Amino acid sequence: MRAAILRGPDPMTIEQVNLDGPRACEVRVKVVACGVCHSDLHTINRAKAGALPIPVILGHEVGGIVEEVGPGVTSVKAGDHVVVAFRPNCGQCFFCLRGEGQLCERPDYPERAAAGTAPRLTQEGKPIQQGIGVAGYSEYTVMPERGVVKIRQDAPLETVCLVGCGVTTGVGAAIRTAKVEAGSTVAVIGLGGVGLNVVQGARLAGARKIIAIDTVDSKADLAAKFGATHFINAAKEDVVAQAQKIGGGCVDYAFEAIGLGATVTQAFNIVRAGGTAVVVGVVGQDVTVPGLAFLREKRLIGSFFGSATLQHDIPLYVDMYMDGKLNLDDLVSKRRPLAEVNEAFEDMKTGGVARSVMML
Ligand code: CXF
Ligand code: ZN
Repeated sequence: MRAAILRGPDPMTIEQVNLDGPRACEVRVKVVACGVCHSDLHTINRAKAGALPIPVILGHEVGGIVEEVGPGVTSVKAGDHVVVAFRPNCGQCFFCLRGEGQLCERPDYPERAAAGTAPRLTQEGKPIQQGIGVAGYSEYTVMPERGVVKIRQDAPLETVCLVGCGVTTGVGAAIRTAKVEAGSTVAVIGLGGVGLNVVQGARLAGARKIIAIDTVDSKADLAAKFGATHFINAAKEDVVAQAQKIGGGCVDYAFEAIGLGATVTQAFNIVRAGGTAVVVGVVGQDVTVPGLAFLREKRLIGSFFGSATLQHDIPLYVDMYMDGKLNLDDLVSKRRPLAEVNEAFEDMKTGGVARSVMML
């Protein structure tokens, strides 16, 4: 099969790759579409720095069709339309049993381990890594059953693939992790694929004011399509002062959707006493916040994968798109063939697109 391979500093190359499986409790998925998420860019940077094994196939926001199931698989069958979840959960551990599957401590659960550790992806017998657990820039991928979620057949896979990461992460951060209440005032820092979904999650929850914050002016109109009521250009304005002014000193929630320590500090400083700052971005550094603010009962919390119960929330978000309640159409700026995967990453770096989707 064809796949885009990253071998280090050079651009990805389209090459032939062997895929083994599905083995026990695994599913082989024909990838129809795969969104281009910022986390893949982080992965590229880490691979270039020698911090990750290469060669690797990236892409983790997959909509596809089940091609074949391994022994023991019961939840999907050949021909089913699915969204892939980059982090499966075991359904049996302490966290899964209490409805916090996003914190599952055994993503490599026993049934999956039984399938063996031999690499699924190879080239002339040499292993190729499955980036962020999926390898979606590829004609097919093999995933554990619990990382493959059946959705309705009439949903366009070239759009609902985004539910595999950005939509679930962003909408879920607002409605599941933070449980934003109707009438709230919400600020969202960073209007990439995740941040725009936090904005529409806040809208769904009935927030009264939604303050969208980014350094690119063109994001103002885009954010408005997802429910933002105000926009702050962080390159030109004092973010904390402006957000507090718009919120009348009462911003209930501030979401950080970039992944920088400095913007986590901003989010924390924006919220009112008793308010909640939610870190959605992947922050690879220490964070500084004023300690005395805790006496004012300010809260700083994390959010992972939208606190999603995957088998429930992924089909739900797809249904909500089909019902017209979630806007996914304006998330997709461009669809490209796999051969243009490097161009799609260039678009993401310049910030000019919300999401590109690779069509396999
Ligand atoms: C990320 C979060 C950190 C681990 C890899 C995936 N989420 C979405 O891109
Ligand atoms: Zn992602």
